[in-house]
Amino acid sequence: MVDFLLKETDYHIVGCFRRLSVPNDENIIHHIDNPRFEKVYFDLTDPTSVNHVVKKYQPEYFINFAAQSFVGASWDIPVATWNCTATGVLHILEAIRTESPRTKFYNAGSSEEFGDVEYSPQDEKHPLRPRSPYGAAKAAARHIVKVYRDSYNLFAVQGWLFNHEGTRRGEEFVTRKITKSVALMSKALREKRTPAPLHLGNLESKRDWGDSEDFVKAVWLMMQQKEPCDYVVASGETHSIREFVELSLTVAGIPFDVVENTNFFTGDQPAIAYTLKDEPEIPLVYVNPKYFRPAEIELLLGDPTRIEKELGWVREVSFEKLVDKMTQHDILTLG
Ligand code: GDR
Repeated sequence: MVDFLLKETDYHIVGCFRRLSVPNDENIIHHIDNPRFEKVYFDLTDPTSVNHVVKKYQPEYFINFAAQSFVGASWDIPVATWNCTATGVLHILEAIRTESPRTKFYNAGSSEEFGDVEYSPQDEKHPLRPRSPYGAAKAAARHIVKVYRDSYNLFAVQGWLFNHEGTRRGEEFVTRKITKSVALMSKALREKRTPAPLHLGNLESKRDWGDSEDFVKAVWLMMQQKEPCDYVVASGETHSIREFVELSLTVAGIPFDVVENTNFFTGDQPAIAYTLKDEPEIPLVYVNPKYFRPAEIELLLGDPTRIEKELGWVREVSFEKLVDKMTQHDILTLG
């Protein structure tokens, strides 16, 4: 988002960061010396800090991408997830209401709010049926944003963003976990070593994956509307984790065989899902129950028709291009 705003606008940008003992600046390090980019400490769970930032800067826009955003961890740390992802949003709304009511607010909504889906593709009318503490917190945030919008006449919007990926994606999320591991396998094979296998959870779940660079444009378009309105932002295609794995291996030029009996696997021990082609003793991918979730969303597929028609949003990067870009990047950076 910062890359986009620095390039496409002339705004001064204030980046709000939690204080960490080990810096986590990797994704914005290239902007640290830019005079249009300022870094301030802030914590969504500390309403005083939120209030202070809003009061001091009176921002034209407030874009909130902060959350405990890893669905898998939200069962382990449900209260922390809730405090940041739901209550934190209320802290922002209160700060805007009291200190800077003309600030336009964007909150990151999620396809995880749709959860146990009733129909496909999911559009703006689909009910909220979350399946994880994370999804429930995002759904709560959506309700409170709407309540503040209606009660106090604030410009407050949130998209339902389906999965969006890229070369800066955190390594615990499945796409980056796959592309990084595939890159390391490719390096090992080039160096005539046995590759370390990748352990994944549910290979059959399906996600609607888009490119983050396309999605920030959608966020910006939503902020430019005359009247605040929430939109689904999605690619309109759904693919399984298996398809992602197979395409990434193909991009890396790693030939593979599929071990058929892991389809819809329910065992309690890791099982081999893919091996190197014609080398059954060299496993490439395991399905490992350790990575199964207490409640899974088997399928997500978004319908972006409304944002395309009403705001003219155009998606430039296809699923194939995305897997290619992420895999090639990791192959390059991992040598
Ligand atoms: P998700 O993303 O939960 O959809 O949320 P994630 O990449 O974590 O999982 C996608 C699917 O892959 C399956 N899976 C695995 N997932 C992980 N992380 N690790 C594995 O080893 C693995 N094996 C299989 C999962 O079970 C799931 O079905 C993302 C986040 O960015 C949210 O913050 C955001 O709101 C939504 O996308 C839209």
